[in-house]
Amino acid sequence: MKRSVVGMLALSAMTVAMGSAFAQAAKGLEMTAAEKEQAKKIYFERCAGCHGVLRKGATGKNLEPHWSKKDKDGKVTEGGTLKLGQQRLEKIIGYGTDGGMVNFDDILTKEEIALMSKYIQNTPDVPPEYSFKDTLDSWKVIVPVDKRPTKQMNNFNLKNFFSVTLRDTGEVALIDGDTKEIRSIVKTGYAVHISRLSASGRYVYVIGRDGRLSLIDLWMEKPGVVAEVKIGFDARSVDTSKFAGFEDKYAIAGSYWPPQYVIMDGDTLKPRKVVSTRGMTVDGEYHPEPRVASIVASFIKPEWVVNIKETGQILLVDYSDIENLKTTTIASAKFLHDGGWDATKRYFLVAANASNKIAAVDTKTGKLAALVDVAKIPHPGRGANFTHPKFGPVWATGHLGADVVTLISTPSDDAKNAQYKQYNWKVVQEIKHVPGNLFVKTHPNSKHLWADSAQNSDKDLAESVSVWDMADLSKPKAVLNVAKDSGMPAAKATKRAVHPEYSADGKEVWISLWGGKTDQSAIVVYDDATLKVKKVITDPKMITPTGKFNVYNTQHDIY
Ligand code: DHE
Repeated sequence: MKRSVVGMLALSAMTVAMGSAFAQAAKGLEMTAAEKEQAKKIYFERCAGCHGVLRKGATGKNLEPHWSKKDKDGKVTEGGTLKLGQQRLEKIIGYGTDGGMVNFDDILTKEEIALMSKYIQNTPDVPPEYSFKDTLDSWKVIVPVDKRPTKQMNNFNLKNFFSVTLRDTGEVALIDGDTKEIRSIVKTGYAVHISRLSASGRYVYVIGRDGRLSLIDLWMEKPGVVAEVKIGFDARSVDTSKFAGFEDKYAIAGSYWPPQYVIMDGDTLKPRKVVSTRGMTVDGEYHPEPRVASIVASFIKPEWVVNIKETGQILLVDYSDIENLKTTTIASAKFLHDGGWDATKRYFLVAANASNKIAAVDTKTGKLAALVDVAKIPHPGRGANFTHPKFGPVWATGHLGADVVTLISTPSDDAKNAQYKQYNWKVVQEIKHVPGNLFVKTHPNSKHLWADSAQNSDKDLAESVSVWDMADLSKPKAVLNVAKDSGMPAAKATKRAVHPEYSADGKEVWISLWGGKTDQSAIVVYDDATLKVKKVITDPKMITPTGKFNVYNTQHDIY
């Protein structure tokens, strides 16, 4: 059965709308069916990620009409959207807030902002569920396994390929890292979020925000999609089985709505199991929408680390027997989001972003290793690992809401690092940056740490990246204005410099220059040693590039 989320949202909306229309008419909040449909689409595409489908809030604030927050004496300190009212909501949506809400005045028209302000004062719709049968019915094998090549049929250096999200066209570009040529543009789900590699490096798994998971075979003469499945209505994460003996056997994808994850066969995406993540938060309250955030495959056990955003529960899902699935549930902190491995790949560090904490899970013991207090809204991407001259091995995260990059000391069994044990799981340094950082990155062959500031409200900063010398972090950072360095004509809309990604050898850093849908975007390739531009990859088809995933680095979790 095929369903579009907007269509299904419309159905459930009608029931709610019928009940609430009368009460809301007096307040001038009634909406026509067409207005509601348009608002729902915008909400799904632009708002649901941070505020949740049920609008209960996560990274973003609660947006229910009648919600209120009380202090310990029971006094109401914050009200819901009805209390904020039309004018205030229009200002917040248009100009953003110091609390981290971005401004939408360059994305939405004045009319759309007014429409959304009205929409969120109406009662949220409850979207439909999505069953195992729905998942199975959506599954398509485009090239069966026995019709696929048995060896690599092209002569590309696949290790240095990049899978690049073309956000607004619902595609990924497969770019040859050696020649910088686009080898294939593949139709995928809407606003693809991430690409991940199979253990073998042959398959790329690409998840769209609309829940469409595409499997790309890099061995084909022209790499293309060989299987597809829709795992939910709204999704962000995917990974594969990487433990010895299970390579390429399974894939797992996490859904925001409905809140559940799906286990599939790795080479066909045939759904095998759907598991709901609804349940209790770490504070002991039931949550109806605990979305699946980052997922990563352990190297030391046949397990996935599955991070549940709203509940703050970290699940270790044992895939050695998926018929009799065993899961370890580790309580950490609410609002789990993105994260990455430490240098030893034993500890997974994940941001509990709206709790201002980093949770570290020990995948060897299956226990929480630490819960580290950090500055406002940590946002590591996968983070960055390097050896600090004074504190030894550290893992770095940037912040959306603070002007620092935080360095956390991580444990090591290497005898030469015994002297640093006293620092483990402590914030050993905060390097001065600017707010609005999304991603940090380094590479074992590099001496540099890169950080973007793509969500900074200042255009110059949003278009720039910062680079530190890891051997001496007291040296002033280099600030590279990627938009200017690209040599492309200046545009009125911000071209956000986002997501540094290294080439396989660690010698180049690729930065997306993410412009508007009708502006020419680009990928700017820097020489990591000299910080000079090596190449600007533009093409009329290069529309809104965001995440870039180097095959080798992603396959081996190198960052
Ligand atoms: Fe992301 C990673 C969720 C907005 C680009 N993003 C992730 C992960 C999650 C997530 C859960 C971790 C996946 C994993 O490792 O398995 N992102 C969300 C949201 O909920 C949010 C805040 C709002 C939304 O509506 O989606 C959001 N993300 C964005 C963007 O606006 C970005 C900048 C551009 C885009 O393409 O939409 C963006 N997110 C990325 C990228 C990664 C990512 C590039 C992977 C980083 C990596 O190096 O692994």
